[in-house]
Amino acid sequence: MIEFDNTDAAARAVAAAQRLLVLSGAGISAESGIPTFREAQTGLWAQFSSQDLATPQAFAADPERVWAWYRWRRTLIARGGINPGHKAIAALERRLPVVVATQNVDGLHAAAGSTDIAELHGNIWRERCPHCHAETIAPVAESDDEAPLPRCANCQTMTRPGVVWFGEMLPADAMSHAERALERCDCVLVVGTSNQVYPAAALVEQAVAGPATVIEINPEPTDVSNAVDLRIGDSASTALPQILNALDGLGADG
Ligand code: BV8
Ligand code: ZN
Repeated sequence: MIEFDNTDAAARAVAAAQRLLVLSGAGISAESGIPTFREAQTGLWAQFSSQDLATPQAFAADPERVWAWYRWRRTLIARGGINPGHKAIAALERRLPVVVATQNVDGLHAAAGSTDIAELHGNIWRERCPHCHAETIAPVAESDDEAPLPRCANCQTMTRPGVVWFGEMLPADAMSHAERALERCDCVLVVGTSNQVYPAAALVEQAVAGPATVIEINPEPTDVSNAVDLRIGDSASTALPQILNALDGLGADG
């Protein structure tokens, strides 16, 4: 792993690739003003308890508190919107097939134009009825915190956010989509994740152990930083557009 200006090397690896997998986490949305989870001081888990907000037990005990937290996060996402990092990933599809497997629930990769996305932890705009399992999609908008909590149109049970909480299985289709993409790709971009939450972190570990060229973009080192092929110690919204520019500079013969 070399830590210097790896932008050109990353661009050459993407130019040489047939299929790209992007494994993204909260860091890619940080510059949209959406807090990450595990960063000291600013991360959500520095202010709130994951056990009180992101478990099925927490929702059963106090759905109002859990919904208040998700409504607040929806408002931050609606206000923040996409940033140049999301846009650069979407723009890579002009060059090669790209699968984005994200731990983020904010829906911003799709909003930026990425078309092949595995949402490993679900989507904050989706709602699901715990009783009859009906699903609805809420409009992307700032939340009205005074509005009554959402209820299922079929059976009037209070719905829950369509995200994956601790102790819950990941959606099987999203996980198998990501695993298939990992088997097929020859280049992996790991962007803005601390690689602490399983099974998503296992995808990164498999990528590092496999034959694909793995590029990590994260201002802070992680547990896999020493094992990746290329590391760019910069923010996603700076590094990704730079890679795109460098790709343009490589010309047709890469
Ligand atoms: C499951 C809800 C099977 C959605 C979230 C003990 C050992 C090992 C595993 C476990 C264990 N105990 C329990 C487990 C399993 C557990 C787990 O992994 N726990 C860990 C924490 C120990 N996993 C589960 O429970 C999963 N399910 O295993 O099912 C099962 C089930 C039942 C019984 C048996 C087996 C479910 C996990 C779902 C978690 N859901 N939240 C929501 O509301 O959002 S977690 C939360 O963390 C988010 O979903 C988030 O997506 C996820 C991952 O975090 P990151 O994206 O990596 O974010 P983080 O803040 O950590 O890092 C940000 C990074 O960005 C940093 O590195 C930072 O430097 C960088 N950064 C900052 N700015 C920038 C930047 N990078 C680039 N540019 C920048 N500008
Ligand atoms: Zn229902």
